[in-house]
Amino acid sequence: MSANDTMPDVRHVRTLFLSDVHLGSKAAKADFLLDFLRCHEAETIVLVGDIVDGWRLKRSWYWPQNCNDVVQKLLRKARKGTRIVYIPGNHDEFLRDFPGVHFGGIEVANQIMHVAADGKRYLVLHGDEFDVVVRNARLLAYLGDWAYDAAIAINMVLAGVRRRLGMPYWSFSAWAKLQVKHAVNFIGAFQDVVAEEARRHDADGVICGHIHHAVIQDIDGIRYINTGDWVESCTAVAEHFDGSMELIAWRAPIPIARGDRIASARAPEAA
Ligand SMILES: [Mn+2]
Repeated sequence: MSANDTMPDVRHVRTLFLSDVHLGSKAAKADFLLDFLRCHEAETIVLVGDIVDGWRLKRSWYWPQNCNDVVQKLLRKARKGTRIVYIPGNHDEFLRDFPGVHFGGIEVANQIMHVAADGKRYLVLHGDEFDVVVRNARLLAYLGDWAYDAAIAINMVLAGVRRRLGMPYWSFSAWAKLQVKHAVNFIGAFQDVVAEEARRHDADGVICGHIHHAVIQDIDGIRYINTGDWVESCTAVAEHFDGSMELIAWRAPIPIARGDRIASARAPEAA
């Protein structure tokens, strides 16, 4: 690798995964993301949910030019041949009614199985599907498998009802913030549940977002990958052409744990 001596303007990767941009909320780091997208070309880009913050927009319209720029950038990449898959999250769940639909070259899917260049299979989903399991982990462990399946099914039905009634989805991150003392346990429970879901799908790993906690780690033989967010940490995951996965922190204000490689950020552009 000679990333340091030549410092290419654009990095080419096989796949990019990113989530939790929350465009439409004031906290979204759209400029950072735009810069990141300028510096990365991928054969496939998977948007792993909460790209647009639909609830925030419902309450008050906040859509500055840089939000448009991000959307335009993605559409332009799609036109130039990048395959773009949009997996809705709980903040952009209005898209969940349109699985299989293509708009502007972007395809919508509720979850996908991504086959990496090395043949490894990754279940890709946003992750909010499992909030109810995470919140009731101890109870469900006690009740067993049927309760687990029922809880997920009930959660999806309730989420659909709330959506039709125009009620906001319960927010994991807001809830976790209120319970700081237990936040670490919640993150751990979420990771275990999602990894288990990958196992149920016979996958080698899982790629998700939702809890704004970027990491690549192994959980009982399942590779757990969380893409993080573009609200605080500005992280994405890249799959290289050999199938290896890299967690990229783009001028991250918050350091990323676990010794994953950190991509060097470019100097800020004038303008
Ligand atoms: Mn979410």
